[in-house]
Amino acid sequence: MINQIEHICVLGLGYIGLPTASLFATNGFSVTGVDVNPFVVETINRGDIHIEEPGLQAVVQAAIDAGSLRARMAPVAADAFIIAVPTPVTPSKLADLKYIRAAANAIVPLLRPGNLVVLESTSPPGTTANLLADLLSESGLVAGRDYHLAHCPERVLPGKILQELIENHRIIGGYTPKCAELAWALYGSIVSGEIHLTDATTAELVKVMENTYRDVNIALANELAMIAEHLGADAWEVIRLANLHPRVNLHSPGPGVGGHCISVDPWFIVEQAPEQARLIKLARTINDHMPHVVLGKLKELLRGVDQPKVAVLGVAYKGNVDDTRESPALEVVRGLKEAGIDVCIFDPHVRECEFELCDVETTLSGADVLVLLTPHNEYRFLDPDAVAKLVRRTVLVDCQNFLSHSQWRASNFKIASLGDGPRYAAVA
Ligand code: SAJ
Repeated sequence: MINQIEHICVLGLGYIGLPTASLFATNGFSVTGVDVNPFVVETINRGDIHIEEPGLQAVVQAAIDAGSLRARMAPVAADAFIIAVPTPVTPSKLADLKYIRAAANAIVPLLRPGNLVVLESTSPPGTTANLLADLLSESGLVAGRDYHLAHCPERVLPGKILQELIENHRIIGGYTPKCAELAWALYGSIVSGEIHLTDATTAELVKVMENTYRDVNIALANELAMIAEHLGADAWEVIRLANLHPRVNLHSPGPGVGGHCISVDPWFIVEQAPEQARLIKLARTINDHMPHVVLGKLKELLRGVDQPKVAVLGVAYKGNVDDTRESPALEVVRGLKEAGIDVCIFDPHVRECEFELCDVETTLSGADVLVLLTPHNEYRFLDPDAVAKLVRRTVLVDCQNFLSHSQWRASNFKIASLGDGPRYAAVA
């Protein structure tokens, strides 16, 4: 088998595919990036980017200027293929692998002996060794014998993608040990973190368990918020004080878990092991319920208010990103609209979403409740005195415990957050 890799074809130019393609292209490889969206292809070929990610524009621009990265709509023959396509869940919470199937089918006529195929997309354990190997066998070539096949899950945090792609530990799961070694040789050229080799199915389970670990811990924090409200304690104080213990790391409550990773990946385990994954399923249910907890609070605060208006701060799934996929904030907005409540959204990062976005002044004007759903840094620069002059009622629901509550209280705001039960007995 030929093992020399010079030309890489990356399928999928999203949050993971584009940074990966441009890093390889600026590290001595010739890279063809493939995306089915013509807007994405045109934008990248101009040296521009279609997503928000610190530092990415400069790397893409450098790769395009050097001629080492080209985007196109269909794959070409290459020494290595990297699949970085989305793996969403269906409404019934089953893995939707149609993009992996499409990518594999597109590779089949191009696959040559000695090629390396790497699946980066987060997938249900077993996808590489079963589904992908099976689809690629249509080429007449056999995985591990004629070509190399591996799973190399991405593990990077949106907002810090480039740094984490280079510095994080990387797990590579081979169809055979030899497949893992070849993938190691390739990724070693862009990764400075340690690379750990294992089998493909274990690597898939590592990836989904990492996100499941976080999901379960966030569910615990959300449950703590409900418990604190019920018992009249302050969840945030509990978290701060409990985390002083050297072996405790309570996570933070919030309006729910968004993004295409943590709110999706645990379902891949539930689907594969429904009898065993009981805690994982319950955690998903608790986190998915959080937007309804927020809605309940807002409706309570608006009870009796004539023609209520809610000013929403943030619809991205987390702070300082433009991504609204699976955002719990959208679920809150949907619920408010369904209840006939007037909603205005101000989000300085999101360019478009299913709802109309407004400027800050339009959003705040005449609002009865201000609800902070996403902790974007810009909101810390809001002047509570100026906001108080625009709104109809000075009520703030800070779902992320993000703003300086003493400062907002000084401007006459009544403040609610998740997990802040009334404390201290009233002394007559
Ligand atoms: N969240 C909470 N409470 C917390 C922490 C987060 O409610 O204490 C919420 C956030 O508001 C957000 C969601 O969870 O809605 C997810 O945000 P995140 O920053 O925890 O994670 P992601 O989805 O942006 O990125 C995760 C990362 N996984 C882990 O930290 C284990 C990243 O390393 C993965 O590469 C990424 O998923 C992925 O692509 O799988």
